[in-house]
Amino acid sequence: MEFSSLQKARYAYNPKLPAILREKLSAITIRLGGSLEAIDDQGDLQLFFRKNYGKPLAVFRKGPHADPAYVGRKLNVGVVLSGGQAPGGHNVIAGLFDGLKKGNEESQLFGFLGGPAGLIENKYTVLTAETIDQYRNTGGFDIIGSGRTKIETPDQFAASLKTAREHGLDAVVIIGGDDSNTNAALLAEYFVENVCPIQVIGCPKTIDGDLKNEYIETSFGFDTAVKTYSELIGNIERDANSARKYWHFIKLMGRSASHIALECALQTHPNICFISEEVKAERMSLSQIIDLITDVVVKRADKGDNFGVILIPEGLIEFIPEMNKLIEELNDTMGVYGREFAKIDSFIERLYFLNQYLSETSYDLLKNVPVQIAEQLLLDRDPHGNVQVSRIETEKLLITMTEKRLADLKERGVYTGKFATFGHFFGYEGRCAAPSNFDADYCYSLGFTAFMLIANGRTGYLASVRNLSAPAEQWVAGGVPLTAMMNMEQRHGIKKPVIKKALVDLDGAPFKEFAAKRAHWALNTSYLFPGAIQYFGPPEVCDQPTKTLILERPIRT
Ligand code: FBP
Repeated sequence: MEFSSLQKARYAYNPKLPAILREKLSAITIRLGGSLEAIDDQGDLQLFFRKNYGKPLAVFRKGPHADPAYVGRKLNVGVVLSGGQAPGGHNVIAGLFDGLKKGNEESQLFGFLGGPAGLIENKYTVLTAETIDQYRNTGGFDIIGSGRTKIETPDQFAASLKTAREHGLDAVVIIGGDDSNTNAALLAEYFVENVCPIQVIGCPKTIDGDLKNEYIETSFGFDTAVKTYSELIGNIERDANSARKYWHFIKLMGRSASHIALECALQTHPNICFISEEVKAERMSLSQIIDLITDVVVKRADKGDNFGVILIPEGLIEFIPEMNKLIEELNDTMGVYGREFAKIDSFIERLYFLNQYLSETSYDLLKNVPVQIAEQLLLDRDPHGNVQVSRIETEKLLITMTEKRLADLKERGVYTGKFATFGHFFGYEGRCAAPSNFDADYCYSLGFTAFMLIANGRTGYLASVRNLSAPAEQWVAGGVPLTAMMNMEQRHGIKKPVIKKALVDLDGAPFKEFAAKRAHWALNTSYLFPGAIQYFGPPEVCDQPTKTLILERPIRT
């Protein structure tokens, strides 16, 4: 196998750990706080998690460990990568592996292949130092692969337990987002209920940035993904400002939450950036969104600026009230009549079929959006029965509708500019980028922390590394009980326990900063060009966290 010079240099990079995790294991003690309640629906959650509910927050501190032999015992641990790729996953595994070997050279790490399905189906590899060394500080999840299967049914729980027992596992580490960590909590409960001392620890992963709360400052992968997208947006802005003839509509990944779009806007100062959460709060219609774009296009054209950059969060379409209603009705219809629907080939016949089940307003909307978009709205649902937003070309929808509106204005003599456009979608480009120093350090620390939680006998915890706006050596490592981040939510008609997803907070500092500046950015070209992620150089260039993190967690002096 050949490696690029940068990859070779990155293999040699030594991720920064919080000072506490660099101590001898016998000199690290675990401090437990008071019992932590769930954020909501405490009564229901207590019933769901009879064994693991109400555990305390755990923090690692300097001090002699009460039982050094216990933390240094031989451990067999399994690890699973779950869901979409996020930069830094390999370093979580490397940190976990190094921790295990630091505790006891004979400890073993089993990597389950292809996501949770690997645990259910007992497909695995034993990870060796040689393998781990080939993946240190690299992007991707290819060391063991990932998958979106959920451990949900009684058979899947039983199969996972069987696999874990067969390998004599002491613990399973699940690296995933809110849904995967909800599953981790259920698995931890199942093991205890079955009088089986296998511990379960989660690690907060997702480029979407929506797994965060009081205890989890950010999910890993967000930092690298937004920096990758911001580099590309900055390059496009510079091109737009040089050629002065194109409007670029850029859709950005992130599923429902607009954290990625918001951070990219703060890093690049586009002319327009939509925040889905605001669109919902203001109940903006599709037509109002087009008004807003058209207004900026016309005003810039009046100044001779027939160019611009617009950022669109992936989930926008679901937050526009009338589109949301249509998508929900489609999800419900497909849920019930999916098989019959799949047998219909022609688009017209599909529309005719749906006419029986959709409300009049939703049906009219479906008929009136561009055919390509209507077809995308009718594509297969994901395993949870939801529309796959990454496959809907919202950028093209907005371009087509803006073109139409501008043509009307031109006819009325209100607009005389030129409107040439390009649509882009940045998503997969950022999910496997080589982790930034922040993500390389954070992920390695998370993996090491997961080991520490296992070595200290904890189960049902999410590894947490906090104080992330400060230099890495001041980071605080510990664990948060998974049930403390949960509430009950209605999922396809059934009330279920779930880790609460964090959407953009319209009262939060990042949104306020954006809202204060956006009117200026709209008309006055004020682009910022962040450039490529830098891995080697001064800390102010290489180690800066995201603007979201700095604004949300200012360093207290
Ligand atoms: P996770 O929530 O699993 O981390 O996934 C993140 C994500 O990249 C979303 O932003 C995107 O909508 C989705 O995955 C795409 O899914 P897929 O990889 O299955 O196409």
